[in-house]
Amino acid sequence: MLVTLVVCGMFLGSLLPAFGQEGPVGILYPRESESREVRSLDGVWNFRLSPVNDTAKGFTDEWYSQELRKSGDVIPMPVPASYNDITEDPEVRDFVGVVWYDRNFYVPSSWEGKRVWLRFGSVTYLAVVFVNGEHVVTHEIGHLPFRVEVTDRVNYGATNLITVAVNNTLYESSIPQGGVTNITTDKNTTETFMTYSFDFFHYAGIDRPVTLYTTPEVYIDDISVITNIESQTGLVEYTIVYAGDSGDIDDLNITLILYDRDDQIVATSSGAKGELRIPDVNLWWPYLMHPDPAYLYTLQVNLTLEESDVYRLPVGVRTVSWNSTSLLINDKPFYFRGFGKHEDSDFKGKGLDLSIVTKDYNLIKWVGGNGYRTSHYPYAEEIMDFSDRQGIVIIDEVPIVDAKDWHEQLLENHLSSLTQLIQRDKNRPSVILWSVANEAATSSSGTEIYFKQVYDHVRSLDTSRGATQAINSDANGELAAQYSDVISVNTYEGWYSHTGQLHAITNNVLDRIRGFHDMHDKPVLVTEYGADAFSGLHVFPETVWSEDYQAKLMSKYFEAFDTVRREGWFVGEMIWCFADFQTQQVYDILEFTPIFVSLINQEASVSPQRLKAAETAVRAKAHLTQDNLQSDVTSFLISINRVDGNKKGIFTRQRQPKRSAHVLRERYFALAQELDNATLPEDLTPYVSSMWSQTRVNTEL
Ligand code: GCB
Repeated sequence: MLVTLVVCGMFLGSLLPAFGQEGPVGILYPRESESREVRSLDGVWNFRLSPVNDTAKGFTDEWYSQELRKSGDVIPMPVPASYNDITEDPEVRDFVGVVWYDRNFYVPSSWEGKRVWLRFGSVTYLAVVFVNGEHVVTHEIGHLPFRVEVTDRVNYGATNLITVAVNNTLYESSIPQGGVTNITTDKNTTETFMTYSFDFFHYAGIDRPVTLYTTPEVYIDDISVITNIESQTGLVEYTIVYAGDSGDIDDLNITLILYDRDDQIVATSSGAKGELRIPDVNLWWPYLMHPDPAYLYTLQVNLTLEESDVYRLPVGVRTVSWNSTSLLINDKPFYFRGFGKHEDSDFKGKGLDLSIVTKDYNLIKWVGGNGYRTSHYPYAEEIMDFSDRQGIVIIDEVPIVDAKDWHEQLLENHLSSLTQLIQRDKNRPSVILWSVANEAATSSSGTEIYFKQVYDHVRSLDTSRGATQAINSDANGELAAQYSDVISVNTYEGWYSHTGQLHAITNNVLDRIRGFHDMHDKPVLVTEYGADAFSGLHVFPETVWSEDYQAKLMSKYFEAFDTVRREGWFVGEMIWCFADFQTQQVYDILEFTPIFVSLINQEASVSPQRLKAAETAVRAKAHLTQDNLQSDVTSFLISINRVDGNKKGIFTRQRQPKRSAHVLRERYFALAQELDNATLPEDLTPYVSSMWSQTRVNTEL
């Protein structure tokens, strides 16, 4: 019975909840304490693909009932990592369907009598987990954590087996949407390949840490904090949720102690709900907005019964607010000097790699950036910790990219992703806005009904932060910006529109961003703009793909940004992209399909920018007939769009700076000095001559 359900579930996301998909509650990050032990299951696991075109085989043959190596060959696979780029085999990279992982682990006998939990930071896209041959949990949607109690499933003082089946297949209601299509190979066999309209490579696997941890019988299941400021006093409103069976609940005690950075007690309280008051509070400030940014307190929660449970949560005290012109942190206008980003690196794909993460935060600070959007999915909790600790402000996005074709199942998954994200990140001071989507088809019919429900859902879960979504169209005819608190706009003047026309950027950008403010009377920021640059390619006068073109294009946008800054309602700029990243080879195959269909049908349900790109492509291939239009233009677009990935990074994929990184650095520090009185780094403008350096510092910055 189980196997039948699991196999169905691997293909039909809608059946998943029927067999125990874990809900979003109680997803506190596993932390050691005097009452909790944490063990990592990261390392080298065993790995195998299902046979091509028989992706259910592992279930029907019950591969999970014994070690994988006993039912066939296995190869080593690191965890955490995406599996795609680890081998030399294109079949592994491009595989569609179920792959299998397993490993042995040991549970000490000293854990007997405690609750034992298994937690995954994320598995992309769908995970079915077995412990000692028994199904324990299924979770759909990558980039989000899930956990399951395994107290009664593990052997104490003995070895255990964990097996994970991972299905990467995207479908019309998955988050993000995608699909599969068939190709006939040279051997006359039929194989499937995946199609999706977003450009980043759909990496898959066990891509974040796997942990085993203990709690006492009655345990702290969840903590929520909302912070506020009253004059010099910081307020921390808290709610503690505990769980576990206990007949003696009357004897249960909850006490809270708040420590400052020097481990001094600054406030105490008791009870499951209440408020802590911090006199002379140290506020959490973004990087460069204050000489001592990112101040974190530690909230220690003690639950006492027969056995105690202790959990420590970092807490930053700050407020977020907005009005029709500004976004404010601690009542001070905040301006994003930011990036769009990806979790992406050589070999590991989207697998968590703390060296890359540390390097990225060093580079963000070197550039003078103060924030980014987690485009286009939630980033690892370990990454979010860096933001909390270093004052890097986050727009936190769910994995909804290029969504279209509104339907019930999509909405259900979309709302679930928001519930899970907000549950995970609700206590993070660095998160100030929830992003509900990137470049959804928000000019199409049905948008209003769909997105009203999405925004209502976010506000039912959290009103202490704003909500937004990245929009890729002009304001005219766009139907979702009305629900955002702050409007986020993507624009590619000089790249997808007016390609190569450096002299026709600034005014077009101004038109687009002013359009949104004029129509909605809300603050606006640009969440994407940029141009691909092939590192090392220099062309003068500038042409597309050169580092010089990318740098010059940016400066045309800066002029537009400064104009709207002076108008008083523009709240930030985020370059696309922080670093080059890997893309699929068949970019836009789905995205452009509806465009061509609507072009042919003369519908205007796609964004004007994309329509323009499509028109250009169609014109360039004017000899095409209606019948072959779609496939030929698709391959035409493939050949012009990407060269081994998206190259709009100001850093290469290996995190080396392009010319644009230096240009952006000058701008971001100049803004930091102008807006926040930040000190400029000594090496910002290298010495040229005494008069010249003096002039630049005094006048231009
Ligand atoms: C966009 C998307 C982003 C792409 C970017 C591009 O509008 O939001 O995911 O990578 O354009 O470079 O085409």
